[in-house]
Amino acid sequence: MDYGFLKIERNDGITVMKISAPKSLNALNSTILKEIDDFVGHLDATTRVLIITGDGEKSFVAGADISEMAHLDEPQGYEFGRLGAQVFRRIETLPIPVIAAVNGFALGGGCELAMSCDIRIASSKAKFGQPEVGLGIIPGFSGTYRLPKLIGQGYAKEMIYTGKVIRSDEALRIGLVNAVYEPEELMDKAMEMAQMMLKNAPVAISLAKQSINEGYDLDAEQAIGLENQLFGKCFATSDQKEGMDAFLNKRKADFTGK
Ligand code: CO8
Repeated sequence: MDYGFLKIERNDGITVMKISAPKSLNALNSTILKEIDDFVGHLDATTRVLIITGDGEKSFVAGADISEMAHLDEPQGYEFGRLGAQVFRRIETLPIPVIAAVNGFALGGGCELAMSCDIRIASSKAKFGQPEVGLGIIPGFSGTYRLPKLIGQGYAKEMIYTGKVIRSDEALRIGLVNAVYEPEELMDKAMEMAQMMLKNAPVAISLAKQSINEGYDLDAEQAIGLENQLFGKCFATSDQKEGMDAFLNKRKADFTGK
């Protein structure tokens, strides 16, 4: 598939997917959502960390495309929401780490996209919000599910009911992002974090992600049981043998992802 709205850069195991729709501040229409779905659905093993960002200096993603949504009826609204939710779930469940480098506006569907990533880092100029109720809709790309999980119900409800837009320092304070950097540093910092991940065993990272993601929605007994099973699985990998042998022999591990 040719991507009209995605710019892809590949760099030694790290892939950067830049959403690029400059006329609408990278707002997500159904074509862009389908492109993202196709792209993340066809990532091959050469991508070990995915970084998602927005093209340009102003916006990560300024939401779902309001001009496309304006004329939808109920079944079409349902379908549009389902499409976005499905794409973001695909991102959330990728077997590799996904970092959102939030370079500007992350509003509505943009904030929801960032929340489907494992980790969010932001530029000092970024702005976050779920302004949907001001448009007569609710967050529809899983924001009502993920925002309370990330920052707690109280503040999530405040953000969603008021539609207020917060700056990145506030996003940092409430735990919506892990770190804030100057705009010109943001991509270097994202790459630096990705490089640190590349040094570790890929299957172990993938199993850790599965344990965190799936365990979060289970009760304690089930979550601990799941971790136990996945921990056991690590011992079926050659990377576990390699990692421990390297430690014991005081050398650097050479992981193969097997
Ligand atoms: N959709 C469509 N076009 C947009 C969007 C958007 N979300 N955001 C910006 N644009 C367009 C503007 O219309 C404008 O186009 P034009 O130049 O043709 O007039 C262009 O981008 C530049 O925008 P502005 O001139 O408004 O730029 P400003 O710097 O003045 O303002 C803002 C920037 C604050 C980001 C402003 O554009 C804004 O408020 N945008 C809308 C933000 C918003 O409300 N986002 C949430 C959308 S709803 C959503 O995401 C729901 C997700 C779940 C959907 C479930 C479906 C069922």
